[in-house]
Amino acid sequence: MRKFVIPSLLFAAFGSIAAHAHAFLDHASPLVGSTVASAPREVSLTFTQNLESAFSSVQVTDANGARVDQGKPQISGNTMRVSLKSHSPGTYRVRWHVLSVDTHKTEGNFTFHVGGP
Ligand SMILES: [Cu+2]
Repeated sequence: MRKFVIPSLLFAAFGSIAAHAHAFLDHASPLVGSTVASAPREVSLTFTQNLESAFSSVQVTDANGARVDQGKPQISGNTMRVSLKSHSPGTYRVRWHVLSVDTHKTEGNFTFHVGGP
């Protein structure tokens, strides 16, 4: 019996290591938490793994909570980008939900600031 227990434990350990390879945000433009002098025309998010475009999305809201993203996000490989319709100074929040090709869902959010002192 012991012979069968050990391989299944090894498989479980390997499975949990592989599960760490989710699509996490690698970097964004504008940079996470940054202040930019002029408003970007789009937000671009690059992940650590390729995305399933049908199940990945991004929303951008202004300081009042109003949506300022425009049109469908464009997804290519590990990058998702969306156009912005507001170019006013202020703080914007980016919320993303993605499904990576390993079928794991991840989500997160960050802000960036346009203009300012
Ligand atoms: Cu994963």
